[in-house]
Order: sequence, then C-alpha cells, then structure tokens
Amino acid sequence: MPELGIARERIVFVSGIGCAARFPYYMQTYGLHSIHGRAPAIATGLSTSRPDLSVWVVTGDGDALSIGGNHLIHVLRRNVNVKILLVNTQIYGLTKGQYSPTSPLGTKNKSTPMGSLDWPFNPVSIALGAEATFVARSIDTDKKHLTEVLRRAANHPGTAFVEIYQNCNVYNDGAFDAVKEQTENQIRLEHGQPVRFGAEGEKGVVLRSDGACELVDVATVGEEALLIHDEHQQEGSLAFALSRISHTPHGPTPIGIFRDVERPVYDQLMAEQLETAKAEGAGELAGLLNSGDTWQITKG
Ligand SMILES: Cc1ncc(C[n+]2csc(CCOP(=O)(O)OP(=O)(O)O)c2C)c(N)n1
Ligand code: SF4
Repeated sequence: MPELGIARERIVFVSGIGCAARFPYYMQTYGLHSIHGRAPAIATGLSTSRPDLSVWVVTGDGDALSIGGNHLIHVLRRNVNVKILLVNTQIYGLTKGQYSPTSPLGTKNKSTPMGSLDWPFNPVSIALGAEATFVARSIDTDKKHLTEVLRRAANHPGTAFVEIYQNCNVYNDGAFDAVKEQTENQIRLEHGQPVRFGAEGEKGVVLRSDGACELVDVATVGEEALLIHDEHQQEGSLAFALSRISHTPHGPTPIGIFRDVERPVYDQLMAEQLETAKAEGAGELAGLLNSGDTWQITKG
C-alpha cells in the first residue's frame, strides 16, 4: 500500500462478516467491519460521498457470493470507484467449515455429510457476467504476482475485482494446491502475448469456432494458432472464455488480469447529476407531491 503513494488516512477498507472480513484490523488505515454481505453498499456510499478516499472492499466467498451476491453484482455493473478483494477459501471459515458457493460439487463436511449438491460459482465468470471493468485473479502466496495485480487494481478508474486463491489451512487445507504448488498448471495471462503454459511453455490455449477455449500442445498446432490475450477487448467474450477453462482449480487455470476496460465511473456520473440538480435550484416538496394525478378522498 505505501508504494501506491496514497496517504494511509485517505485509505479505507470496508468488510462484511467472516474471517476475511477481519482484514481491516491488520491495516494501518481507516476501516469498517460492517454488515454481512453489505460491504459493497456501504463502500458505494463512502466512495460517492468522499471522492478523496481510496475505498477497498475485503470479502470472502460466502460474504460476497451467498448473502451478498446481489450487492456484489450491482456494484460491479455500476462501476463504482471501489476495489474489491474476494478472498476465496472455498469454505465458510468463521463458522467452522460449512460449504460455500465456491465449494466444488460433492464437497463433504459437517454441513454436507453426503456431499454438496450445489454447482459452484466461478467468481471471475460472475464478475465478467456482471460486466465489471477490471477483473483479475491471483494467489495468496505469490507475493510478486499479487502485488502487481493489486497495483493495477488500485490504479483502475471504477470497480476493480480481484479473486485471491486463499488457503484455509484449518477447514479446507490444500484446496488450491493443484495450481499453487504445480506451477505448470498456472496459465499466466499477459496482455498481447500468446496464452501458453506448462513447465517449458509447451502447452497453449486456442479459441475454437464455438467460442470456447481449448488446451493444446503448441508443437501440434503451431504458435501462430494460439490465442493472443487482449485484456482491453470491450465485449469481454475472450476474458469469459478464458475464465471457463477451469471451473474449480484442479488443473490448468488462468491467473492474472482477464479484463481491463474503461467505462464511465458511477461516482463521477452521480457528482455531475447532483451539480445539475443544484443548478436547477431548490425544489418544493408540496408542489412535487401534488403534481400530476392526485386525488382527494372524501367521506362518502
Ligand atoms: C445475517 C448473518 N447470517 C449468517 C451469519 C453467519 N456467518 C458468519 S460468517 C459466514 C460466512 C463466511 O464465509 P466467507 O465469506 O467465505 O468467509 P471466511 O470466514 O471463509 O473468510 C456466515 C454464514 C451471520 N454472521 N450473519
Ligand atoms: S485458516 Fe481458515 S478458519 Fe483460520 S482464519 Fe483463515 S480462513 Fe479462517
């Protein structure tokens, strides 16, 4: 955070409820440990009323995608100037290990002893579907990658959404090991570069005619056939196709910045509208209430 050049008294972390939501206590900034699932709404109010602040939301997979699912998609589509860190453990940690909306199908624990029946959400796909303007994924233990992604998120005008694969060593240990430990499974997205992965970069990604991504051997298809990553593609279809490669991260999985595009920022639009309203002068409530079709009810 100090490298961003923003004074700490100008930074606010807003969280909901959960282990992830305790994050503000560990920061030497302002913070608000708020209401379960409602951090995006509170952060929206703060960001729009205090444009001088850098407003961040810290949330978990339960907080953001169960109780807070509706708040999340609306802050994303509005493009409010907040930065959202979704700390994904694929489990409810604070309440001692129930399955969450990102737990893989069949997850067995105390809440689902016979295996969960719910198809999991893919947070990056959700954010892209809600038309977020900045969408990225990183890994808790990869300090260099995470720092770079967070720097880009901080500088993005509008909502930046970052999913962080986070190990919960108490209730879901090793959930992301297939990607974290087996680095050959990390498909590192780099703008303008062919999408390739593997220990020697011998594997790659091509875009099929049906719009889906397919994993291939580079030697078989040739480098020129590989998909070139374009994080600025307005439509977001390439980013979405990439997000579908790994529904739950048990094999090759893209990490990095999926999408980074510009769109009007909600805070600015609201400020302009308020200025216009003020320029029109003070309104008159009684006149407004009695305008249009009004009736007086009299005793029959
Ligand atoms: C209104 C309400 N409903 C349910 C709870 C119980 N509860 C507390 S935290 C939590 C889920 C947290 O999961 P997640 O966001 O993944 O956070 P983690 O603890 O894993 O970081 C739930 C259901 C609550 N505190 N308040
Ligand atoms: S290890 Fe799990 S239970 Fe412990 S603080 Fe982290 S998320 Fe919560």
